[in-house]
Amino acid sequence: MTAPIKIEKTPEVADALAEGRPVVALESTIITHGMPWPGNRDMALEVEATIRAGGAVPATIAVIDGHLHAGLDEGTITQLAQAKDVMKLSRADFAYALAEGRTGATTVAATMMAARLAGISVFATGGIGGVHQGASESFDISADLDELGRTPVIVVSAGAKAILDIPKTIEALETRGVPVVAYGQDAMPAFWSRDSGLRAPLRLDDAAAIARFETTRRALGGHGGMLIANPVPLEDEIPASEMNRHIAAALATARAKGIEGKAVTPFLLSEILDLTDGKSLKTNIALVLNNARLAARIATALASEGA
Ligand code: PSU
Ligand code: MN
Repeated sequence: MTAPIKIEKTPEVADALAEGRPVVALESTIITHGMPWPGNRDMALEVEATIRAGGAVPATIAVIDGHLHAGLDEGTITQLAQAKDVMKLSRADFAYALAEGRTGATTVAATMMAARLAGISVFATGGIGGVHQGASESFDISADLDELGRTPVIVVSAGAKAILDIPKTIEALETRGVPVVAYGQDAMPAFWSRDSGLRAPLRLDDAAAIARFETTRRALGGHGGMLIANPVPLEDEIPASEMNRHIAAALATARAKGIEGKAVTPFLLSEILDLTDGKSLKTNIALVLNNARLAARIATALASEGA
């Protein structure tokens, strides 16, 4: 007999789940590995406030000293945002951190696993991991993609980061049966930019339609996750033409320094932050807040269908 994993919920998360009110899960790798202190703490708290303002309850997911948390208080978020040696947890090492009493931040993959365990069906983040450029040599394909294929959680993102190979990422999602839905436009967004130059496979224009699509997918059976690609607001975007230069430079530096594995995404994000004089961080925060607003609306629409 194995005991189920105990989830430490904040009272507001526990109450909302018990009463069937809307809850939105949030990842913590974006805090520990995606942005520098203290902007990362401010972002995490502002995202939570945005979800509350949208009528839902935020549940930031992390492993603290081997305990799985759904919902963190302000003190814990502040500690996590400054902590060194926090593991970056994906499917492969999530259980390791729990078993070994470690502290770890959850990526998209691990946050989806935790959300499903907690009974949360909507999750807001910045961008998912995907097929890296040069993956035919490095084999670097994020576990986020397999998780989307198997775990029934709606992930609200600003698309895939343009540091990835976006066409191959879309192909890999299609193979895994993951619907990729652009919100309010035909184009697939590219994180810092509204238009990747590719057409998204699907498009929906409001939260109610997304909720309807989700309940239909459930009724059909065998559904995994769904990816919502929500374009960054116009006033915050950095056009793809400008970003592509910085991305090429960051990728070249990563190659020259031999950066590999889990370190690749955090390294590229921090290089791009320097190359854009901090502009990329402002855009990153704006798009996460924008995703939080949409996720709260989707969670509300699903809750009103009793789903
Ligand atoms: N998007 C961001 N910042 C991040 C990440 C995504 O804007 O820090 C994180 C997410 O947690 C995502 C992870 O799951 O990067 C992907 O890492 P990898 O490519 O190593 O799978
Ligand atoms: Mn990887």
